[in-house]
Amino acid sequence: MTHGRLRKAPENFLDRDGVSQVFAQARNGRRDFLRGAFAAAAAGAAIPTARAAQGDPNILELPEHSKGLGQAVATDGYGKPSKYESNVQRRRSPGLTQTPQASVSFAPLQSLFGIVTPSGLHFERHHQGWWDIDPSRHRFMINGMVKTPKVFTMDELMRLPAVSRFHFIECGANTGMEWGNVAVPTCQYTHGMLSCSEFTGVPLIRLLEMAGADFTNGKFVLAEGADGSSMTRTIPMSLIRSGEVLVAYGQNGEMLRPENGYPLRLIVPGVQGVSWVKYLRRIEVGDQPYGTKDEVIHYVDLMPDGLHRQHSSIQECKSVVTTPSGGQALLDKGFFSVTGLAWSGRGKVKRVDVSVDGGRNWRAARLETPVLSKCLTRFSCDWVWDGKPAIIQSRAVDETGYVQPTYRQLRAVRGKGSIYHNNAIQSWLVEESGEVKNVQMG
Ligand SMILES: Nc1nc2c(c(=O)[nH]1)N[C@H]1C(S)=C(S)[C@@H](COP(=O)(O)O)O[C@H]1N2
Ligand SMILES: [Mo]
Repeated sequence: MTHGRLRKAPENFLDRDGVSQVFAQARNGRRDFLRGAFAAAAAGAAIPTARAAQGDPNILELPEHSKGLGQAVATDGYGKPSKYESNVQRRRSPGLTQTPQASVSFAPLQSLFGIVTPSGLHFERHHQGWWDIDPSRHRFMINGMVKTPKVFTMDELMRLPAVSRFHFIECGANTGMEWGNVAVPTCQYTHGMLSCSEFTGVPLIRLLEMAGADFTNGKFVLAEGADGSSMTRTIPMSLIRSGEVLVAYGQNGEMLRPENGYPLRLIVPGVQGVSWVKYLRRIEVGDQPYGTKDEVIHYVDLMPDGLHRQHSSIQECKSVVTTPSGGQALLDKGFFSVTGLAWSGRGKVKRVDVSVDGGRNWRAARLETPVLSKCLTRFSCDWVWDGKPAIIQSRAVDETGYVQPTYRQLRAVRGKGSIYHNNAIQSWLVEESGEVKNVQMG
């Protein structure tokens, strides 16, 4: 039960009134304000405690659900989570963007198990709002350096042999607010522009072959979305030839959700989210990078020498502890399973180390199966909390041998001017009171 109570704290906290002020001020670096917010988080933990007492197994009277008739099958033709889980929600950060259409919602990583993100909790990033596009009218075109330009209907695409694969998608801006200092209190907001699904679709290479693409001179493709944001990204042909890039219509066993690009999106494993073009309507084959607004102006990294680094598309190895994490409260000393997620845009996660003393000592965590390439990997590590302050961190290593950097190591290379591509080690401070806070270590 302790684990269950622990997990409830952040949602109760986030449900509170005035949360917009918490985040607005937190972004301005008002750490003293956060302290008040965390007291609220601890208070929130009292609610499930009361609920647990009501369910005392020593009470002899049988509950209603053991005596009466339950509900009929298919009462909800499409099932929903228990009403007791209604505080597990994706959330936006009020004031982060000027409009709620060109905005972000963050996945509640602290409430999820395993590696798959339920589709209704998948993070969202739209540059100009989402649409529910009629699949019978949607068309997908392949043109440019091809022998026979092609236009596919959804029915035509869905007749072709498909593959299903698990992959993570992470927005390049994930953890971006933390570059300066501690910006937001929970892992939902620090790392929640991250999700993982089983995607189903046709390898793009097969469709390019059908169109007779010029693979000698055609070194790049342009992917274009059908929404108003003119979302266009260049994808190198080398990635497509690996067979990993999919033109996908399936997500977690059903059609894509409208927010995630229904009826068709590009899956570009390991590459930052912006290249996973939603509402995909066109692929053009070309002989050089297209240099579109979403790759030369946006998603670039300002380096210490004052130049912009473009095309930093691969998401480097990264990890985060999701329990215990910011906003949660440990209710007592004793055993806890420290658990979190690790991922790499370059392949499989090889190892995750966990520290509970701010990086002085590290222990190898257990990697839970499956461990898949360019996919989230769940890790866990036993911990007996002695009730003293502790700083919990995780450090992932991928199969290329790359080690997730500290903030000091990352800033030494990247300087302080970046917004995107922050993969530094995250630290959570457990205070004597049991409250968990977001802190930054060098
Ligand atoms: N057509 C289109 N594709 C898009 C976007 C968009 O606004 N329009 N946003 C991109 C960005 S920046 C990201 S991080 C991912 C987010 O995917 P999701 O909303 O399914 O999480 O989609 C990408 N593809
Ligand atoms: Mo993004």
